[in-house]
Amino acid sequence: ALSLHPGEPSSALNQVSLTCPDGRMSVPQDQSCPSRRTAFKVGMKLEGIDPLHPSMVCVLTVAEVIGCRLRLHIDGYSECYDFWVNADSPDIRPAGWCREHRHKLHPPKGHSETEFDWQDYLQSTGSVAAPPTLFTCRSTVCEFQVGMKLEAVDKKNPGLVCVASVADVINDRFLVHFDNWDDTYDYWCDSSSPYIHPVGWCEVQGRPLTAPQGHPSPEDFVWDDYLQETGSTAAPSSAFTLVSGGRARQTGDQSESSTRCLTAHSVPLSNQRAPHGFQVNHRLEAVDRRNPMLIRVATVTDTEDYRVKVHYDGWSTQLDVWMDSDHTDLHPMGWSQRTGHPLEPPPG
Ligand code: MLZ
Repeated sequence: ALSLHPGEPSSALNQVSLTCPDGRMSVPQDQSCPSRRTAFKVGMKLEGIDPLHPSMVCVLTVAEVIGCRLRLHIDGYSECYDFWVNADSPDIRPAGWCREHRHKLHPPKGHSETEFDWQDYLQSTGSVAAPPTLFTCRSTVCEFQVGMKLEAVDKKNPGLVCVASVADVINDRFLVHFDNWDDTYDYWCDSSSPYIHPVGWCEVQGRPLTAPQGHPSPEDFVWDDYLQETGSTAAPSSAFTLVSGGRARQTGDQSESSTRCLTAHSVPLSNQRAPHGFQVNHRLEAVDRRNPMLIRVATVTDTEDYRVKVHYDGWSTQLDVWMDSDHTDLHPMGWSQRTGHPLEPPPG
């Protein structure tokens, strides 16, 4: 059976979704169809998150524009680190954003962190900054604060739930960092992420919690002791958004002390958003994992609560990939055409 799109918009996505004008499936904002083509131009400079080091905001140059996708170059570094984003990505910001928000900016290689100045840099490189109006701005806030502790799934080792900290906050998204590990495991998420849980969640669930790297007795990790040793607080359970029936609500007792480990009754059973609306055989357009310049005709061949297995039509099933259902590289049918991006048809 060939199904083009779900009959009904996914209730899971109502909270953050837009419905495309033609009534196709409801998709999260970052997967939705932009109303106009992007005005980013090759050579424009900006600031943005390095996908390989999510803790770093770097100086970037637009290297290529296809439809509303951008290839971004990290100034001063090899082209092999170039990466693709959607033009409405929350990971990119206008030049000067870091200074304005007192955020550390990773300057181009060879430039001093303290002395980097955008005006001088634009002048000396004969380039222009991407106009701020081109960026999708979200000025929402979240309850998570830098330093707060939580339990989080290590997405690179999805079987592990580990001791983690909020390492950075930008608007409604925050950076999950695993205590005593390098930043390559870090990821940005929002309060409705199914990968994050309040302190005490593993204990309630009867699941093992992976202690920070180098912990003297990882088998006997105790949150209360650790919070005390590190002088930190647990992210309050109220910060974790529970999305159910398409309506977000807050979990837990709002008055819960954030300095205390949660007791069993106050740990939400789940902070997880309701499942996505993808079903096996749904057709979609997906960025090719191996060559992210390309968008291919694809089919959902399996689903989990928060992930879908994507098959690139006409290619070996060995190339199938599991992706988060809200991944910004998944698009509804018709997205490429609407945004002026080539779509790779199945070969043969
Ligand atoms: N086997 C891996 C696990 C790393 C887990 C990190 N979690 C944040 C290693 O030891 O490198």
